[in-house]
Amino acid sequence: MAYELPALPYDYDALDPVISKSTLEFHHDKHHAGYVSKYNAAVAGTDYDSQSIEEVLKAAAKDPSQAGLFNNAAQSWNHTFYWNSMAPNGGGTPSGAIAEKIDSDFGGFDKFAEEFKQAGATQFGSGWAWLVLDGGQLKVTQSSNASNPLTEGQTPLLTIDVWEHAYYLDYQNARPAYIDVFVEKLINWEFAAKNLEEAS
Ligand code: MN3
Repeated sequence: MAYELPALPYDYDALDPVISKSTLEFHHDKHHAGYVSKYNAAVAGTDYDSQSIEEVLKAAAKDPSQAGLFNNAAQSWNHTFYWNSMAPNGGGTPSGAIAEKIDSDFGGFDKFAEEFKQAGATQFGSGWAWLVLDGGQLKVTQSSNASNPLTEGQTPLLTIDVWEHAYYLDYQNARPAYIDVFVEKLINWEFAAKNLEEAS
């Protein structure tokens, strides 16, 4: 079924100066909108048309002839998830159940932060870094291009987009600087905690 481009969950200038208004305008209104429009054009009138976008991306991931559909489905989904993974005045350390689980599964918040930053920084080329729940265990993963943990049976809790279009206007080639400030000032821990609660 058609996927509707969601509005950003905050104003375009709400993450400034960490992520500029200009970056969010291009990223949401051009990149994300482009994936959504290509996705809707690709599913219209096909057998996939009755399925949710999550069902489509999981099915298309298994069918090499549907690589284009998968890419646009996953990129539509991934970007919505990314907008929700950030919040104005976010970042820092979480509290509650997710904090306890990070402590037990990573050996402390600092270890998680180090692993997450490393995953984003070392993803060669375009892609994503994720905090996921995998078989009851929190893990940090990285994925290339549009790839999405749902196709691996994992539950995404939060993500960072490390495609150059996510940071180039603000940080040029300094991807690690963008990732550092994402962890320090942007992570929406309430969103990640809600995803963990729903999956547990
Ligand atoms: Mn992007």
